[in-house]
Amino acid sequence: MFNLVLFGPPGSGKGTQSENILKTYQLQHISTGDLLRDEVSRHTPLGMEAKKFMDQGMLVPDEVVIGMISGKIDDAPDARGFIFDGFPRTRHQAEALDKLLEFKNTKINLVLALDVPEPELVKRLLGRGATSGRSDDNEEVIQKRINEYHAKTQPVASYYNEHGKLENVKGDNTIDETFKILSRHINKYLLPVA
Ligand code: B4P
Repeated sequence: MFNLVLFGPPGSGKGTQSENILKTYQLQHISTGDLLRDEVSRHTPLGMEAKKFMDQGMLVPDEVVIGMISGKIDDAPDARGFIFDGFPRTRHQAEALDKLLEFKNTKINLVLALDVPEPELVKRLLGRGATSGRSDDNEEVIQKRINEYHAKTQPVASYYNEHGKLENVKGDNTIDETFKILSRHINKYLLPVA
């Protein structure tokens, strides 16, 4: 089994690149952002709790997110591997994921971190906000998300670096060029299916 974490600030292209990687390597996708938005749209208690944080550009509490992940892994017992997209977002989540995977006799093999300059992130998120109906569609919330990223999420990169799993990838090329660079790293572990 091959497990990949796709890491990076809001708007760095994690969701966009995950789609390409899924198709090419036939991995299962676990996006905590998608899972949370699904809970919100179904007005579940978890979704109502998460919405309060997401609307303000803040991270949802760790317990809520970690609880969702275990079930998603169990839903795909024959998976070739997983892409964790937008998770972990705190050091506590990273440690919890390692414990969870160890319990399931597997581990994170590789962490690819997309590096994109801040003005480009803001531009992309405003562009996405114009059509997506997401709550992070204005500069105030976007700036809060970027601040949350620096305060809480960036330490996750150090955690994986300490474990020798982190590779930094320039993320402000075109979507196709970025995918080619990501593929070169993944190919060292897993061959493409498509
Ligand atoms: P997410 O859904 O994870 O999304 P994201 O970080 O905003 O964006 P992503 O990096 O996936 O960018 P995308 O491909 O869309 O998070 C949403 C919210 O959920 C968070 O704010 C948080 O509250 C909550 N949450 C999620 N996970 C959590 C966790 N683990 N713990 C706590 N809270 C959590 O790309 C953005 C735009 O750029 C798109 O329009 C795309 O078309 C464009 N783009 C992408 N690549 C490009 C390129 N190379 N060139 C030009 N444009 C590009």
